[in-house]
Amino acid sequence: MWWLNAEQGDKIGEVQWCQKKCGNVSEDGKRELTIKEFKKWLMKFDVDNDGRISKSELRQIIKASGGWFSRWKASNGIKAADRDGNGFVDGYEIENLIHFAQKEMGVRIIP
Ligand SMILES: [Ca+2]
Ligand SMILES: [Ca+2]
Repeated sequence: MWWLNAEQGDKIGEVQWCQKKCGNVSEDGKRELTIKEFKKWLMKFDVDNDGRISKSELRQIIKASGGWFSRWKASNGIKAADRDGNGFVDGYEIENLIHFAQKEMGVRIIP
């Protein structure tokens, strides 16, 4: 599981929870987060700060997530999202990652 909700009744909001736990991997639970949270989380992996996700950055995302993208290969993820074929997931293409995550991973992204 790539994403964990705070436990029922837990007062910790998803964002805070994520900041504490993201990258710390696995558990059960429903995967639900907002687009904003998803993007924010993704952008933590934008190590060169160019505002786009390269293949190697996506690889780090997969790694840090502890396998929530385990069905993804970094190259497949890029391929699915990189519509203009420049080898990066940039700008609006991040939306494609969201769609891909929802479709392939059963993730629920809420507005
Ligand atoms: Ca980058
Ligand atoms: Ca692109």
